[in-house]
Amino acid sequence: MTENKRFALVGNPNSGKTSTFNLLTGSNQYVGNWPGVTVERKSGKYVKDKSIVIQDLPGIYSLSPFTPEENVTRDYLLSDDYDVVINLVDATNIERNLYLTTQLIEIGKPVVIALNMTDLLVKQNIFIDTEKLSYSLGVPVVNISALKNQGIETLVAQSQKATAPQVQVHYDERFEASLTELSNVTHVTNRFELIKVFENDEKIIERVALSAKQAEEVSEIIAIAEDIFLDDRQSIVVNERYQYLTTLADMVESRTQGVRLNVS
Ligand code: GDP
Ligand code: K
Ligand code: MG
Repeated sequence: MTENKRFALVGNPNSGKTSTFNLLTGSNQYVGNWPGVTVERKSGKYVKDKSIVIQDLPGIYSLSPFTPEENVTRDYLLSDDYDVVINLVDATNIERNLYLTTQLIEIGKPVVIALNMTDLLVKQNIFIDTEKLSYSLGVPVVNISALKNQGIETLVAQSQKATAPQVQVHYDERFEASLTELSNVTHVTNRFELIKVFENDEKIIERVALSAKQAEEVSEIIAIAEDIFLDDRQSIVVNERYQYLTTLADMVESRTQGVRLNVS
């Protein structure tokens, strides 16, 4: 196959995107600006295979756009300009980092998790069951250390054969019921868009072009959800994600005390 593959590097600030980007591209880097904003844009070609193009994206915590950086990354992720998301996750802080991951998976394009900073895990007495993590999220997880240049080739190999996520994050039944109803009245099937409609995200609502009647039905469904949850639409979604991530982290991560007892 000579087909080009385009990988997008996405993650929280300081998760190691630039370090990974530099390892992947070496000196094959092109620096510019994103259209309309003074946010630096860096892309490059993989040192070992020039048919692989890599895009470094501004670091973000969420796909709810507040800053120019978040807007750039989000617009890019909703475009067709890439094939696979490489999601840099700081292994020493998975609960926080995976908040973004849940949203990336909902977009529906192939996602590979690059579990970075794994060189720090032993020192910090953190154990992560990457197989369980991969199985739970339905996406490949590759242990890497950008600092020590470990796991990068495996990451590329996994990314080249990545397919769309195999499972969707399943939230509280009451929330899922609202999403199903929303989908029924709007015909929106993409999970990311559906949740954004629930949150009242202006850009996505414009993108899915609801009729006046659909918009009215959407408002009714969400009013009912807000009554049931005793919370506003945005907070409902944030809480659903955090609840899911607390359970997931409990399941895949164990942290032991720095002090070890002598067993004899
Ligand atoms: P970005 O903000 O996502 O682009 O992250 P950077 O690549 O700039 O990395 C942020 C900081 O983490 C820098 O000080 C890196 O040297 C450090 N860093 C990146 N990857 C690793 C890693 O695998 N292990 C360790 N220990 N530090 C890392
Ligand atoms: K940084
Ligand atoms: Mg960076």
